[in-house]
Amino acid sequence: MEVKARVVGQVLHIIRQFMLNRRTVLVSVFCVILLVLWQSTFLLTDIDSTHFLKASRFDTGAKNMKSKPHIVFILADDYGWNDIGYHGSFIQTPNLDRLASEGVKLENYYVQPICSPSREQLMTGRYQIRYGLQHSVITDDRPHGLPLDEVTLPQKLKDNDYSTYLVGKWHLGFFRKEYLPSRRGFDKFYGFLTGGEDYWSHRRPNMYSQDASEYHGLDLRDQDNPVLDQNGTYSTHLFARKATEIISQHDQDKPMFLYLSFQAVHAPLQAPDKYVERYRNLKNTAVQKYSAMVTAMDEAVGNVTIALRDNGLWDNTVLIFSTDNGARRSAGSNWPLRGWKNTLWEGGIRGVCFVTSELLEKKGTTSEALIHISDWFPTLVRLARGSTQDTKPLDGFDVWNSIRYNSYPSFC
Ligand SMILES: [Ca+2]
Repeated sequence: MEVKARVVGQVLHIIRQFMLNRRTVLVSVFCVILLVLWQSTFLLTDIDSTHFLKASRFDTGAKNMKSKPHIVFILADDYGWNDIGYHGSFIQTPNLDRLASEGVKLENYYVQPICSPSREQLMTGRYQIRYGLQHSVITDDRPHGLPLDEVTLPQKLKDNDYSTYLVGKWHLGFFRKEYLPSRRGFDKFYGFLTGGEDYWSHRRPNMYSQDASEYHGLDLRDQDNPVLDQNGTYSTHLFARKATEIISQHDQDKPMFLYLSFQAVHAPLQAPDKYVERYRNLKNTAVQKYSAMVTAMDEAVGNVTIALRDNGLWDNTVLIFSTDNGARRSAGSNWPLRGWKNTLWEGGIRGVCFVTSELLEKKGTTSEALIHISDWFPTLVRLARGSTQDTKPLDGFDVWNSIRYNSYPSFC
């Protein structure tokens, strides 16, 4: 009897252990199912992914739009934090102020401290350190450019039926034809390839000469061909005029991506007299001219938005205005931020930026969300209802919901 009781006891013990283990297994399976369901639900919500999840996993929001939005990206060059009216500047920028007041001002927005790296990140959504462009811009004498195996923003937008236009500065390489904008995704290109030049003659200064009046040669192109008949046309006016022509001639059955990359307000300090006249009260002639350049650019932006309205595109346009880096020391102001262009202080890398669009849910607001220039690639590809699955790993994030709803992720 004693043996029998011991055997029965052991059997009961085994059964109890089995039940306990099975309960553990069942509980674990149940938890895993709950986790999967929660994760799926989370990924499909409209909660913003700004700093935590890759943009390509999100596709909500944009599907609610009637058609793919036109995207107009206006990039100013070396434009300082304190050189816009709504940051307290004395410089007259009524058009930029009005557009910003109708949209969302991005007040915690960052760029790179110099030209080419910011532009590369805009074009690829990837940090410039990944392709050897960390420390400098692309200079005229180097056989260098944005690597050809990088997928560009206009290429992705073209894949999604967009007509793609670049007007203005490229600065991402030109030593072989394969590096020209017309080979990197732009249907049309009208502008210049290097970092800066004379605003009227469109000739590039000789960087090795002590004589500021010595030039390499003409740097103004229509597609791949030199433009010979615009000597004397101020580039801000020329590029605004080209942009409005493109807008008026655009096939409205297709979505448009217009990258208007102003030469303004990069050196040299040059502006037509009628703008300089407005700042005659200033003693510093460099600040006089710089201010005039800013006001000319402001007027040009106003004219481009008028063209968008006149041609019936405005209501379905997302307009982004951004600088590529902070003001240089010579004339602009980044106050109260420390530092200048070429520095990693806030004055070099915290940029003026706003988004204006009828598609925004919270217009007339200011956003403190942390946003970087590399974020535009996944954000705009998503707006175009494209996918970033076939790109190299991105550093940028889709920030459309942060901007559209002016909201932070609810879980941070
Ligand atoms: Ca720049």
